[in-house]
Amino acid sequence: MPRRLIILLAALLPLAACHGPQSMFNTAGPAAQKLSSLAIFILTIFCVSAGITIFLLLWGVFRQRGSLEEHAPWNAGGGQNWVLYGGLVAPGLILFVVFIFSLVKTTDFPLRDHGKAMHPTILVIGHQWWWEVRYIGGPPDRQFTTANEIHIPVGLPVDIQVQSSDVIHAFWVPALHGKIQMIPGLTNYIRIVASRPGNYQGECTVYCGVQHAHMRLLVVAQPQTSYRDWRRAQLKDASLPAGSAAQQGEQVFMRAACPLCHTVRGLGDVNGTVGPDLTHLASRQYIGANSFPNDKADLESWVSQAQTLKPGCEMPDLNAFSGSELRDLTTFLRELK
Ligand code: HEC
Ligand SMILES: [Cu+2]
Repeated sequence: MPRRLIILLAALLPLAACHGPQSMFNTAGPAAQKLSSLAIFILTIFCVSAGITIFLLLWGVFRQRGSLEEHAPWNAGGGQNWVLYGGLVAPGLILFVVFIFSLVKTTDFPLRDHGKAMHPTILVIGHQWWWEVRYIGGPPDRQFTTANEIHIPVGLPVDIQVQSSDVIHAFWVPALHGKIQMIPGLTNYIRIVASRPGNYQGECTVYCGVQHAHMRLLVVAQPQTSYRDWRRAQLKDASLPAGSAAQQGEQVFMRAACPLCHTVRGLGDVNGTVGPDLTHLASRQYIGANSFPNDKADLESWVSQAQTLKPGCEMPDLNAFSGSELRDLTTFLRELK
């Protein structure tokens, strides 16, 4: 292949990233749709003006006659007009248009009144390096806490409030909305709507410490009936372990330091808040803030050596388990549906 072609193809390679699961051009809701059209608009304007500028530059270079010493004075033959229109008026106009367009596209879409339709209010709290998720709409007995996986009903607006418990994080699910900062001591608000069902990945987008890259998030947009079923299941306490392995596992869980940091609703005295709520752990798709699949093998390595999977995270290595203790513990955790 000729070298130039290879270089050209290599330069186009980053474009391949434009269609991954976390692409802002792969939108699933009105807010993200607006941002994506804004980005395309600005990109187009940029390419056109860069093209014109480069063309004029090359034109000037090749058109130049005679030696540099005999260069005409800068304002000969209408030179000052180029400066005035090309250097001031044109960029000013372009920036003004971009400014107006950005205002239109980034102001929140009107907070329409959706009548009596129940729409969820969710408080998301950033921790190093996971997400606490509290469903805070409605009376206290209709509220619950979960982690790392946010379920929302399709077609209904969802109010999200974000806070941080330690450092600055940022909440971004590119398919659904723009970035929003999570700042200690401050609550920020965003309203999102998912227009079609799906799993949408998100990410903390402000560097927040060693495990920043493993601070990932999943939004599951579901049809309203399955959302209601999910919600009903989450409101329940954990199901008590059935079978002797799971019961043994519960003993291991209580004996080890787990209850100091984790909550399992319905299990006596298990209400730590240092780590994610585990009441319905088994209903989630991933562990470690959406970094590892929630399967038997990963769960076993996580609970005994979290520091190998996610070095520096706030969950200590608890590798003092015997083989059968570890298996029982995992069985117990996998029954927390
Ligand atoms: C010192 C506090 C602490 C102790 C003790 C602790 N954990 Fe954790 N645990 C955490 C933190 C913090 C996280 C979140 C880590 C992350 O993703 O960055 C976590 C995450 C987890 C997760 C993944 C949850 C998710 O949704 O991602 C599981 C499962 C878990 N812990 C189980 C256990 C078990 C079982 C024990 C006892 C054997 C235990 N933990 C002991 C703090 C603790
Ligand atoms: Cu973060």
